[in-house]
Amino acid sequence: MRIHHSPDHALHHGRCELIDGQLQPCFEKPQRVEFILAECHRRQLGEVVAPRDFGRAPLARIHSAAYLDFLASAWDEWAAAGETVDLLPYTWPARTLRQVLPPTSLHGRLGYYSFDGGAPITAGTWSAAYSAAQVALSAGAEIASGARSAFALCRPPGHHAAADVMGGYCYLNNAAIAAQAALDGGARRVAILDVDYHHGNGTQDIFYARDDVLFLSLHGDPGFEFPFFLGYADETGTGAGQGFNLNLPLPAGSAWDSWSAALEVALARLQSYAPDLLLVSLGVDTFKADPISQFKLESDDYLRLGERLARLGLPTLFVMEGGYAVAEIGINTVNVLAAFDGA
Ligand code: SP5
Ligand code: ZN
Repeated sequence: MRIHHSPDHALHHGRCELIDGQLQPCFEKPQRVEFILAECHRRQLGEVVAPRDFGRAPLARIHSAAYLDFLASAWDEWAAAGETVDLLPYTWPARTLRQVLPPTSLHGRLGYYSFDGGAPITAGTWSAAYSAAQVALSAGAEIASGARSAFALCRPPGHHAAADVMGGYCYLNNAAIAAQAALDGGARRVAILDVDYHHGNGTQDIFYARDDVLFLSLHGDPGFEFPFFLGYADETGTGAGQGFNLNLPLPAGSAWDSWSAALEVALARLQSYAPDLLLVSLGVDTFKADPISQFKLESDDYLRLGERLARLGLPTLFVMEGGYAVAEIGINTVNVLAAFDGA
C-alpha cells in the first residue's frame, strides 16, 4: 500500500514530559517516523507520497475555529515575549474551578485548551500537526478514489485530541478529520477501530452523539492507565450515538490471547455495522517492550492483526497513532500493513 508522509512532522520535537516525577525527554519524537519509513523501504511496502494540501476547512469540520487559531498562533505569541523553551500548560479548569471562556493570558488559554501537560507547543508544532492532518486527508482521498488501503504516517498522533482540547502528545485528531472528510465525500458510515494501547478519548468524544461513525477501542483499562478519565466499558454513546461506541478496556499484562479475543468482540460489532470505510487508529504501543505501556504483544502478533483486518474485506485507512519502542516500531507497524497487503 502507499505511504502518505510529510517530512514536516520533524518540525515538532518537544523537549520534555513529566514521567514518574521527573522531566524526561519526550517519548513522542521524530525518530519514530524515521524508523517506520526505513522499514517501509526495507520491506518495499509501497510508494511514499507527499500529501496534498486540503487547507484548513476539513480541520474545522472537527475542531473549533478558536482552538485552531490558538494552536496556529500560540508559539508566535510566546516567542514575541522573548521565550525560547517549549510552551507547556500548568493549570487546568478542574472540577472546583469555573469553565470560563478562554482567559486572555497565554497560559490561561493553554490550560483551557488542554487536558494534560503532555502536549508541548514548540516553534514547529502547528506546521507538523497541520501536515499530519493533511497526510490523513491525502490517504483518505486515495481510498475515496478506489484504493483498497492506504497508510497515513501521521505525526504528531491525534486520537487523544478532542474538538478543542489537546493532550497525550496529540493536537489535531487526524483520524477524526479523515473520517469526517470521507463522510463529506459521500461515505454513509465509517468505523474507527482504535488499537493504540491508550484509549482514544478525543475520537470517542468527537463522535459520541453520532451514529454515522462507530468508534471501537481496545486499550489499557483507564482505571489504571492514562487517560484515566474516559474509556470505560459503560460508555456506549449518547442520543443518536447510543450504541455506536464500544470500549474494551483490558488489564495490564494483556497478551495476544486476551487482546485478540477482545478484538473479535470489536470486529463482530464492526461487521454488523457494515461501514463503507474502516479507519484503523494504529498505535503499536501494545508491544511488550513499549517503555510507557503494559501490554505484551509480540512482533509476530502484528502480522496476525494485519491478516485479520484484511479478512474484513473493507476499504481500510491506517492512521498512525502511538508506539514508543523506537527500535521495533518500524517492524511492528509494517508487520500490520504488509500482512494486510499480503492477505
Ligand atoms: C498517542 C499516545 O500514545 N499518547 C500517549 C500519551 C501517554 N502520556 C502519559 C504517559 C505516562 C507514562 N507513565 C509511564 C510510567 C513508566 N514508568
Ligand atoms: Zn498510545
